[in-house]
Amino acid sequence: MARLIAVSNRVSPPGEAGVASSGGLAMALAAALRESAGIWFGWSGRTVDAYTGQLSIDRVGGVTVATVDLEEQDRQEYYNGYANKTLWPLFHYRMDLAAYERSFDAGYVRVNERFADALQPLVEADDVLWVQDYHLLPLARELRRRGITNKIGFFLHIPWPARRVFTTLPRHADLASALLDYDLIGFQTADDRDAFAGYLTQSAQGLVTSQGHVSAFGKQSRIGAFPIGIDTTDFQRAATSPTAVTAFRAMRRSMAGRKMILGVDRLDYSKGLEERLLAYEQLLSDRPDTLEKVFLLQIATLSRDDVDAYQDLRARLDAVSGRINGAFATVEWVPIRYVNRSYRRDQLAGIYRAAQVGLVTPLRDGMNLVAKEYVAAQDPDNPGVLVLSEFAGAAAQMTEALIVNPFSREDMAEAIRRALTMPKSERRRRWRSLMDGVARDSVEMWRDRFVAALEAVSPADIAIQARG
Ligand code: GDG
Repeated sequence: MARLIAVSNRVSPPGEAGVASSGGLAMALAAALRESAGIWFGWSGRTVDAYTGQLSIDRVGGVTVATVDLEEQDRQEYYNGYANKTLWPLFHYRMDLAAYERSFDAGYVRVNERFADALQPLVEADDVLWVQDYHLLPLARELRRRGITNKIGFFLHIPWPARRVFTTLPRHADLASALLDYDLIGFQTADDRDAFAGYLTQSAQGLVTSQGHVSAFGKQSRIGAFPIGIDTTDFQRAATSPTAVTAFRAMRRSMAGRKMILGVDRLDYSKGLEERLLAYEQLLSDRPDTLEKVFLLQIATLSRDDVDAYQDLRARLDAVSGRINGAFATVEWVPIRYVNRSYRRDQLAGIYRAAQVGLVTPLRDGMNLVAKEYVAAQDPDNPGVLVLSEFAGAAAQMTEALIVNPFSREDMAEAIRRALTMPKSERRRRWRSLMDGVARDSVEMWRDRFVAALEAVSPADIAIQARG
């Protein structure tokens, strides 16, 4: 295997990823790099007064980590701006929240140019580059402009939106065209891949073959679906570790015989948190027999707290959870435990295991690793039930979950009730099937499939097949 260079917005050294409140991307990359003697390149997360392009190189957990500092203006225009105020909402179908400002666009291009400048001297002839996520859609174009001819792959962790949504983005063709400078463009699901293909054929006069060869904007590339997984063995180990067992016991004690419904999410409008609280309220109103017998633990770790939409959401969630608790709580029971702090990964695994219901109901989600972690953490003899949104990428694989429409309170309330009362035999049967999938489609499998597909790409091949 050629040396791998992984590139992502932030670099989260593998040694620390296990206990940090890191997102799915950091966890997945940490696992992917553990077995490769590669380099992980990205932003240090720090800002300096004036950009220097100076690389900091460290060695962490067997991986060479190379980072570069940015300027405050970069953080505002590239990270908070184009990445998180334009692309993130748009790609999650929230056109109402997407801000289109030219300064964001310019900052985004500038940082991708800076990344390419800083990365170029690290690249050796046979290296294979693997770029992660929506912050870096145009990075390959910038690298190509600097003469890099290595194989470069891209993986999008979030959904690719429907054509009519994507085309609301000013200069959408420029962004899509830049993507075709990658040799392989990976998506979480077949739906996402097909949405991108649909854009190329219907809006860009492109050609797409059934083998995933694409040609548009005078370039050729390949597309594919590579659903991401978790480090299943490691997570199962975490779920039975001494820390997890302690967390599990403490949780069960505090449950006092009640059943726990659990949500674990970054506090983000794509995760459907408000809709989830309202569905739970509906359950309490419709089913008085659940009062004092169940509770919802919602862990909502703060994220992107300096973006307005996130502050607004936080205020709404504070209000809704407070209102529901005020309306239903008794002196001995609180229906919602709403928590903004984050937990260690092994503690989290113990909490997952203590929950009878795992509630994963995003309005849109590239994959959703919490769904997979919840399954991996269960006791095989007495597993909990996963309630999963049909709009999470994970739903395409995890068909034995109770699949719900998160836009329907009734639908969700009904699924929660069904999960709470599901017989053990059915729970075990569903869990077994889910667990087999989570074990099989692990993060190692994801990495190996992607890297093998990238290494197999032959430019001549692409040119011939895309024409035919
Ligand atoms: C993006 C895509 C895609 C959460 N709270 C704590 C904590 N977490 C961890 C979870 C899980 C991760 O964060 C969240 O991963 P998700 O996949 O659910 O979501 P995003 O962060 O939005 O990730 C997503 C993913 O990339 C990978 O491709 O699945 O669709 O949006 O691992 O466990 N971890 C710890 N403490 C917490 O309190 N330690």
